[in-house]
Amino acid sequence: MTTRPWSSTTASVEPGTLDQVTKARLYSGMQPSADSLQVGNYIGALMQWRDLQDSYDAFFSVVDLHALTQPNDPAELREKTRRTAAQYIAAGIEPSRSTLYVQSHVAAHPELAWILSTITGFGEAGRMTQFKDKSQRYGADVTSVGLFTYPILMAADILLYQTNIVPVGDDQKQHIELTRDLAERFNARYGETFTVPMPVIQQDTARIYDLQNPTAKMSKSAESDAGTLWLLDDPSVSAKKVMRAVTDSEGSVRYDRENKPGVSNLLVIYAALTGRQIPAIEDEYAGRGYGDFKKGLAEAVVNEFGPVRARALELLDDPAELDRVLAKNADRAAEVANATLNTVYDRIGLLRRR
Ligand code: ATP
Ligand code: LTN
Repeated sequence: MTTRPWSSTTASVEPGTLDQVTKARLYSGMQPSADSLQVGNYIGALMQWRDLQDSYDAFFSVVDLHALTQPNDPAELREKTRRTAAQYIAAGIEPSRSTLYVQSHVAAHPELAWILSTITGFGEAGRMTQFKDKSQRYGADVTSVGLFTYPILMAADILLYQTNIVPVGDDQKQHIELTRDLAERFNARYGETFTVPMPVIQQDTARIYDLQNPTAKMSKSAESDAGTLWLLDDPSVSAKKVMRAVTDSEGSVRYDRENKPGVSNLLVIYAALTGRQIPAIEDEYAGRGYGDFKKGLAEAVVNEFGPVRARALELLDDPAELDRVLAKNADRAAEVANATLNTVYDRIGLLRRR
């Protein structure tokens, strides 16, 4: 049976169900690994972040230290970091309501990562599928120790903020499991220190696929960009990519992930961008060809991303102001993170400098 993926979330936590007077904490982040984010990042992450930011005390980081696990040109990395932050804001993350900052601006992240690495098993880290995939693809000599310890830095990101929920795409589920295990292990050894976080994975949009290769995840670092829709592309370029998306020879607009991966992926994107249900879109295009359907989707893509792109470019026109916003938010993040790190240092027995 094909599962109807728009029906449920694996975990959802209403703020009211958590026994807290203040808002529950939410944490998420993305790597600045390209000049533009892609539609999978937008649908699988940013849209959820935007919807959740009012109900939670939300922290969103641009994880530049994680991006160092891939080769980078230094000037380009700086630029990509700003561009990623600008796209968060353009997509509706408000730096006055959420704490939006750059990971390397808060030194507590690599500091806690070191501590956590000392309670992580070598085998345990070696079982992370993302590491296994990447190291197999690139070979042991090119694979860095940083890529191996990547999930431990991610655990530090989350645990520093006493996070309750972590909204991510399903590819990150295993990393959140490791984070939970490390939090529980530390708490058991040294006393209650960390909140144990829950992943929140939106099932219907957990995975957006490449338009040219609809069984592979759309990603910022795909080999060819023909199947990737970029947030900052000129809308006419995105429209063309939609028109050229791979479909099938059946000619009917129908969700069937196994037999019609291309059309199913386009339906998921269409539904997410318009807030409509897939069956309603299927009905609208019943008896019409893929051309009409793709035109409708191209229009939805242009309508959604046109304003986001314009806003991001406007923000990037004033990098000094953007840097000021990021600095202010980093101060707030550091306050929370340093409080956790101090407790950790005390619990674990480090002699504190007086
Ligand atoms: P890279 O190719 O550099 O790994 P990526 O595009 O796969 O980048 P990440 O920076 O690893 O994206 O992920 C940022 C967020 O976007 C994560 O929450 C991730 O799960 C989500 N995400 C990334 N790609 C997709 C996708 N194709 N569908 C749904 N969610 C996605
Ligand atoms: N590994 C994640 C990015 C990431 C993250 C985090 C996500 C780093 N730290 C903390 C959520 C919470 C990725 O590649 N998508």
